[in-house]
Amino acid sequence: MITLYGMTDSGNCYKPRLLMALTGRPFRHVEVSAHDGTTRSAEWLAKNPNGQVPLMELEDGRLLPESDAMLCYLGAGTVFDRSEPFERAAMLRWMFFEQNSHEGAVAVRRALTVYPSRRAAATPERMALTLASGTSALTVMDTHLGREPFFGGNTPSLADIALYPYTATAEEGGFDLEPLGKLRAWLMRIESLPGFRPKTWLPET
Ligand SMILES: N[C@@H](CCC(=O)N[C@@H](CS)C(=O)NCC(=O)O)C(=O)O
Repeated sequence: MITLYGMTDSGNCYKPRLLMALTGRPFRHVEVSAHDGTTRSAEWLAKNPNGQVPLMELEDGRLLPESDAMLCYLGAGTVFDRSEPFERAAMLRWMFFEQNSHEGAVAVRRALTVYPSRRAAATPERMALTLASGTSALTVMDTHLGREPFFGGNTPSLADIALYPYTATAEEGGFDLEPLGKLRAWLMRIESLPGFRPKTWLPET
């Protein structure tokens, strides 16, 4: 069985957990905090030199960091994957967008807001910058949803799983989703998928 090392409150860690819930794949969860120094210990750095969670361990011991890489592995051959070259690239485009334009603003502003250990880094300049760039990313998503119901065509793809967690908690970071009606409707479409589980859900051990 796959083991997922992660922090329950992290959206990055929620992504593979959500995909495994949606596809009915059993896994083991091991809680690892990104706040108590564990991810900077020599033991952890030997597993993931980038010093972060989530980290996935396959049955044969192979290790895979990076949440969106995990989605590619776990989603291969499922209804959330795309095999036609253009459709696959169009899905990956949104996964790159998530890492490049969305997560670094929407997730970071939330972390600066909700985690006491990050408060010192929450300078007015950084909060203003993440608010502007995060609002821009959320608006790009809302505009896209005027053309397509999901981020990989007419049915949910791995890109939707990548984008859902930090969009769903954007308001905790001070983002206003009220004007973004198409985005709010998309969040509800994801939440109504069969097998959907909220971020707080963990598999029984
Ligand atoms: N690009 C990585 C980002 C992972 C990441 O930012 N993890 C955070 C928790 S959400 C972390 O481990 N932070 C601790 C640190 O960077 O020291 C992914 O998508 O998996």
